[in-house]
Amino acid sequence: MVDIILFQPKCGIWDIMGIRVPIGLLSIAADPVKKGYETALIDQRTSINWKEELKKQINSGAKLVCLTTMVGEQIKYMLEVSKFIKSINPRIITVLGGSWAQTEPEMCMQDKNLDIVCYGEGDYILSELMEYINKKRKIENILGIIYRDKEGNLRKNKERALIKDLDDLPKIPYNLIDLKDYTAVGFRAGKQSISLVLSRGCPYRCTFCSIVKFYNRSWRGYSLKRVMEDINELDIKYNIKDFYFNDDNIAGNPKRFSEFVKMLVDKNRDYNWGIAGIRADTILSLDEETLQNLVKSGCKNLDIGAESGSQRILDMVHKDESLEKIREANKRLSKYPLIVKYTFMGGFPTETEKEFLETLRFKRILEKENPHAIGLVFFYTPFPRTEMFSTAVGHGLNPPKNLIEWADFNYDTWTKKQASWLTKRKIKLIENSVFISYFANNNLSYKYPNPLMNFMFKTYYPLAKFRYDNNFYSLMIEKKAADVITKLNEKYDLFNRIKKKSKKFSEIKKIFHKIFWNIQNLLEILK
Ligand code: B12
Ligand code: SF4
Repeated sequence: MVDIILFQPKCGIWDIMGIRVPIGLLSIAADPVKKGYETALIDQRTSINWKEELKKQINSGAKLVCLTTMVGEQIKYMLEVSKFIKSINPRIITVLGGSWAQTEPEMCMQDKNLDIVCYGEGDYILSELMEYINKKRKIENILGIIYRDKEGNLRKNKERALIKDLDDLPKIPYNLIDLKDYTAVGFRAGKQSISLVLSRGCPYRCTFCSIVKFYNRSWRGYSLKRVMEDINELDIKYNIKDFYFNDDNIAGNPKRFSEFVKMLVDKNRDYNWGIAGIRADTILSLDEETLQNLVKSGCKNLDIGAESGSQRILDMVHKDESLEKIREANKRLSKYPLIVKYTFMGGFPTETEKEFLETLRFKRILEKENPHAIGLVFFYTPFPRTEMFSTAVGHGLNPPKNLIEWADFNYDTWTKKQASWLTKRKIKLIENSVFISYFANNNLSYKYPNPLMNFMFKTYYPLAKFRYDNNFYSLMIEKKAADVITKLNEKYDLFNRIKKKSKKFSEIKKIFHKIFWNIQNLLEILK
């Protein structure tokens, strides 16, 4: 009989890229698992029979079901699941956490199927809730939660202080999931990979970023001893050698970062790894030895938030970086075989069309000055509790008002659904740049570990590159096709199913590759 069920709802369109381990839920499971509470994790993204599994576990007498959600589409899945849970057993306690619960905790309680919302770090919450259920603790004494009292009124307990030393946290209980179901990056085809976090938070103050408020501009890292133990466990016990570090700012302490890279070199294992968050100015502060060590230790890619090609915009969003420094860092990195993925945003309030075109120009400059550089473009998306949210509202954003509306607020489609400062022409321009940026650079294939997505990427790449090189954005019927595929995936879970049958699929893939290789050649000739 399990005491605690952890349930990871689908993320939506992001699941197509590859399904990453549910780090948030695994993190909060560590303490109760250590204390001996029986815990099970069900992942809607990997389990086709999730309903039966959930039913079985609930009926076996579980006390607590835990859900997590980010902003957007994932809220929709979370709402469906919380309803399903209560339809099985209306008395079971449901608790929600995650970045959207951290952002709008009171709003989350609009879902009547949720009993408790955790609005901060949740690492010790589940053990405390189990003590409450076992009548050993009062609910009033559990910090960082909102709940309904007996009369149905909302009660918000005081905030929970951030965990001082991350090393106090017990080890992540990977045994709750089958790590073979997950990927993070596709550095080596068919190789298992995993996403990890080695730190939490970031000391910077970008006005569009949710992290600033979540962690009050603090940065905390696990000790390197602990980090190396975790990596060792994943290597030896699970044979995982490809890692993607999902930290907001992995080099919040640059000295620690250099030491970490040196440790990986000394370890001398066949690792491939990448970084989701490092700043350009940090790259400039690292010594040459560290950059060489990155390559020696198997680092394959770095993601850097460049945000905009307009200095006015960079200053406005408090990026605290300059275009020159980003360019300088890029030139420095160009000497090394590291794929550098720069992320940009278009559509900030007050951004002119000329400024967005400067962004596209800057992206091309970076790609020209470093053959391993890629620029990805996204829509700026306004999230509550960020400093820029009120500016967005001041410039005409009509934000969603409730949980159901936020479930429909997605980073790729919000501009079409919500009134804002963006003109139709600008939306179209950004939209095309976003779509093409995802496919026009062959260096990006590591981002598509899912075999079907990887196949589609390689197939479409020649045309996308042709469009990008020639600024040819008319008749984008392939965007419509992508929408249809996304809808089909939502309905039939295509990408996940294909991943599970990937052997047969790779045969078909080979045939298609031949066809499209010829198309690519034809396009080259036409050019
Ligand atoms: C990895 C990641 C993803 C992965 C998720 C993979 C997965 N397995 O879940 C993918 C690529 C899918 C993704 C997609 C998106 N992401 Co994202 N993502 C992250 C990132 C970088 C790391 C998350 C993580 O692993 N954190 C480490 C763990 C330990 O922390 P945690 O998950 O927050 O969990 C803690 C607490 O939240 C809490 N908790 C979590 N769940 C639960 C459940 C219960 C019951 C309890 C009690 C507590 C609890 O306890 C945990 C431990 O303290 C965060 C940044 C960040 N630092 O959180 C952004 C972040 C969460 N993403 C964000 C955004 C905006 C997006 C996107 C919209 C894309 C975008 N960037 O524009 C999409 C949304 C997808 C969707 N709608 O479903 C924003 C969230 C904004 C918001 N207010 O919700 C963040 C905060 C980035 C940012 N800097 O603004 N993301
Ligand atoms: S540097 Fe990155 S993680 Fe830090 S506040 Fe800015 S956007 Fe957020």
